[in-house]
Amino acid sequence: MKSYRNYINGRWVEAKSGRRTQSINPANGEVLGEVPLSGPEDVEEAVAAAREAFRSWRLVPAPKRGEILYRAAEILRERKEELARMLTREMGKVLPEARGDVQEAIDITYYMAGEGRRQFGHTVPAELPNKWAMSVREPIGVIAVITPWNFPVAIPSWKMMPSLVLGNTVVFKPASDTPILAAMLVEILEEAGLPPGVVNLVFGSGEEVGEALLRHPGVDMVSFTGSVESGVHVATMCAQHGLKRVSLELGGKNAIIVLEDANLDLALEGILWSAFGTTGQRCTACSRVIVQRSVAKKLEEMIAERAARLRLGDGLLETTDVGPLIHRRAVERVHRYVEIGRQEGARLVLGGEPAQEGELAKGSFYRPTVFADVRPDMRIAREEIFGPVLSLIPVDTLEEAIQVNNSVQYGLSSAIYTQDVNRAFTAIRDLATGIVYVNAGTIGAEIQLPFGGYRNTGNGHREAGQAALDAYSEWKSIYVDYSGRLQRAQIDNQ
Ligand code: UN1
Repeated sequence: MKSYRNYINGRWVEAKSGRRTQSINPANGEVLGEVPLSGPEDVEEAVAAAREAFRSWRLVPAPKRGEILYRAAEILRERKEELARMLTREMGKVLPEARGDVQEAIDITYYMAGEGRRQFGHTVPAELPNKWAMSVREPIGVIAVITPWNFPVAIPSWKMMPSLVLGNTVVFKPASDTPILAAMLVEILEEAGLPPGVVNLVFGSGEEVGEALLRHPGVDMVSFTGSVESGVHVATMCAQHGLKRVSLELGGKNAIIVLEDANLDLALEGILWSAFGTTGQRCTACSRVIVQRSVAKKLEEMIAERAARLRLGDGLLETTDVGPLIHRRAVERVHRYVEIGRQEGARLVLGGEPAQEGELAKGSFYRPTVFADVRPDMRIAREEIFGPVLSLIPVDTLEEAIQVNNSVQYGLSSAIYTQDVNRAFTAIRDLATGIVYVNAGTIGAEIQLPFGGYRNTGNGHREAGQAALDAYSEWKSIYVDYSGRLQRAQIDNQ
């Protein structure tokens, strides 16, 4: 069994305590490797290394930083299949989706490599004669990157690649459930030529490693993806410990609206893909279908018929449509929500139980589950379940559909199926989510546009695209007065 180590200041090292834990395949319980269980003393070293490296990394010309990322993108591309296979084994998603996860990392890495020669600022006219006005981006410093297990390559890349090209250094604390992918990603950055200390990797729990990062005065910013509950804690700690910068990417309760004029066959494909792809474990997963009453019964039957035929299994098998949940605790959590849905009076159409027949008993499988006659005020219609559970909510009008969509605390992604351009544009304007799809499901955002959401889905920052540069840099506005005399802005130009 392979044993992985922390990566601090350019060296692969054990946790100081010598403690270790295992990474487990959620499809069958196979032990994939061993990783350190680090503590605050390891964080101390990693932050010190990142601080020291920041002194020189910020001065490396940005195009050079971009070239290292470009090499990393090339290596990611060469190792895509190897990464994807390990990703399926460690996280559970089916192989084509694991390839997509790696591809998303490749995309963002190439994109941010290009930022080495862009990072545009503004040059603007000054209001006084013989005066120059411009703005440039500067790095923030040491960034703690704390990531979830559901996109173990893509999400760390979304956070690290813009950080690095802007001249920041990183301490990376990956999810405890997907450590091996984190190690592989950092190995690639090392091979691409990243100098020691620029990225440091510390394995361990949120309670020990995450907490130490939130409190550490040497960390300037925390970038976190996870639950709203944890996000509130991260923001609170960051405020209390040096008013750190903080970027939060939290949950979703994403809906697909299906209007009566929609192409129902097309909507069906989008719904199945968005609700049961990645076993519902995406922030962007569709967990609500808001459907006009006149087509509700028909759509329900279509969904039930197709969802019942989805094949559960090991994501490495070509015959598998839906992989396992991340662990047994997730199965229990999903099942608790199903019980809540039943008690609330929703009608269970399909699933509603763990899947344990044959080989499935070795893993953490849950049947694709569909509830109908769901009311917008029910907990299953409001809370993030993060599993293969879909709620069908009937409504009368587009206005009501939009109101129901916008009524939850989350605002990440939404979708509408209609063939009426007027209704589509009304929805584009009024759906209060960071991402809106027309005639497509709620998942599958591309990296060249901002990714993030309204309300409690985040704290106003965005990942990916140009917007990511804003999260990981400070603006510096520069005025150069070459008039040779005192010129007073707002006063001497009247
Ligand atoms: C996530 O679930 O946190 O849009 C990220 C999508 C993917 C990213 C999902 N590109 O579904």
